[in-house]
Amino acid sequence: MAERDESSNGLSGDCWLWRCGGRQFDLARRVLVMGIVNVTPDSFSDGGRFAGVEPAVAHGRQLAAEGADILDVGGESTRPGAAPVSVEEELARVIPVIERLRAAAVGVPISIDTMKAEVARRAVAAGAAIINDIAALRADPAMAEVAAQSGVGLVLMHMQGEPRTMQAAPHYDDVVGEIRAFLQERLAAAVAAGIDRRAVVLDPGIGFGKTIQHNLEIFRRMAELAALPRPLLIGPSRKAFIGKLLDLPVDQRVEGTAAAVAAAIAAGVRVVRVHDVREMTRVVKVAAALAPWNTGP
Ligand code: HH2
Repeated sequence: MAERDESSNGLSGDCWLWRCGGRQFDLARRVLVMGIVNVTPDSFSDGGRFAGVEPAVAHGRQLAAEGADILDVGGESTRPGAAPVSVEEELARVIPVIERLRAAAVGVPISIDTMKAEVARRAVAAGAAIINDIAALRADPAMAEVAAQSGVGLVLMHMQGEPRTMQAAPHYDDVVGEIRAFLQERLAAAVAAGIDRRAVVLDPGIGFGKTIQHNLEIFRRMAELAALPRPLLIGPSRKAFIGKLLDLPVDQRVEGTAAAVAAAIAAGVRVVRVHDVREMTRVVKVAAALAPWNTGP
């Protein structure tokens, strides 16, 4: 593929291709909406409203109809203080949902939000095209091999600490510099483990071992992160920093999420993980059309 400079951050050519198993996305001029399908009784944002298989499948189908480019299915809440879930329990939650969504032929690629290699392996066997690993291959030594052998897409996210304790006292000397270094190191580790670099997207991990101030600084300096050699994904949806800025509960953060999504896209982010797919697909269309990196018609 010819080298071409398509963005203010100088990434070019293959850097914008995201390989996810049999398919690939060209993110040079495109932003993807990843819709959240939580199959958890204790998610911070939707309080387990979609906990059973049936409600989760119905929710996934609805998000697909609303324009989601990817459905991210998760069976373990990462809410600060959330209790860990066993492999068996997580499998029982997510595999039937993935199978049913595949059978329903919604046609939308499915991502599995897990830190466990066995869950990822079974999810891929059931048809998942992406592994969303918030531990960036650090929680389970077998995860890298599952990703390498399957060739599916892989999200590597930054997190300081672990979900149970991460919000206790997050500290950085330079939050953006440290996230950059971490994501670079994790990308190198993934490639060293045999993972195609074109399968990887990087995520600074909003709310994962970060204070409100850290999250704000990540947004203000997002362009520095967008200069990393792989596309960025961001998950600001309904999160606490929006609640703090607006002094509003979790069910009233859609406009705040829209602002965060628009700001992230202006700075170069290419995938947004959100709950409110109908609203955010509209925000994404406009924000991507206005973005400084968009050189298209
Ligand atoms: N945030 C959450 C979960 N998974 N994955 C990535 N890559 N990036 C994120 O920012 C991210 C994520 C937390 O949000 P949610 O799924 O709504 O809540 P819970 O973990 O309580 O299910």
